Amino acid sequence: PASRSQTHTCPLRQSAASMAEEAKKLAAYAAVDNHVQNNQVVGVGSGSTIVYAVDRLAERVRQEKLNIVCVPTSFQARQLILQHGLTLSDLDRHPELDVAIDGADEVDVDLTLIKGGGGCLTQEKIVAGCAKHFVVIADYRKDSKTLGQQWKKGVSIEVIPMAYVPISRMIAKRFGGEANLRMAVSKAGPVVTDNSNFILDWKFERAENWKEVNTAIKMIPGVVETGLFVGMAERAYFGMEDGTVQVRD
Ligand code: ABF
Repeated sequence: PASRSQTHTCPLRQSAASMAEEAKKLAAYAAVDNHVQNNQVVGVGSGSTIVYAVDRLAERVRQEKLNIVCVPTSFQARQLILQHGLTLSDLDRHPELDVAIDGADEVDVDLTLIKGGGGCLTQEKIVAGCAKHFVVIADYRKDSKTLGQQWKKGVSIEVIPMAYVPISRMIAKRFGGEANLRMAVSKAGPVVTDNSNFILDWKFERAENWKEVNTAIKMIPGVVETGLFVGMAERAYFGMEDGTVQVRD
């Protein structure tokens, strides 16, 4: 995969957190500037990096008087679209999108992704699957040679609540590792998705053939979707620590 530097600025010495925020912003701005044009339908992802993309989208719509329609991937994305005064739509009215832009938890050299750390993987995958182009935005911490190097929480799997125990056992038995129910930060109960389902976090033991694993997990009754995005992303923008943007195709 090609990797090249696109822009260069010289950040002052910063804390790791502010450097990562700057990197997210660089990636998000580059993606919006390179992939969004007038009269397009744009899929809006979820997470913290996408916030910068929506900022830039709103800025461009205002400055360039663009006619853009946005399809959200989550409640958060819907709120962002509305708060920025952008035009909100859905897949009923716009079943085909020109581009979808979204964050990721980890991106490998083949552009295979782990997503779903934010719990929105199913709608994110649906929207990405309806887009002619799916572009990922991330900071340097998400870039990985093989999945599991950077993101230690495993693969998110959205499941029908009544089936979480058998699914968890089947995954551990068949693929190894453990698949644990994701609990709310308060520990008072499980995380419930926008689709009223639960999430299992599968901590896998080794790198796999992710296409096969994804298909096999999806075949288990009660699995709604996995956070493995295989062969979907066509480009990733990584904001780097040195203020550059690396592009991976
Ligand atoms: C969504 O938000 C998720 O699929 C992924 O888990 C997460 C990335 O969040 P962030 O941009 O905050 O790192 O894209």
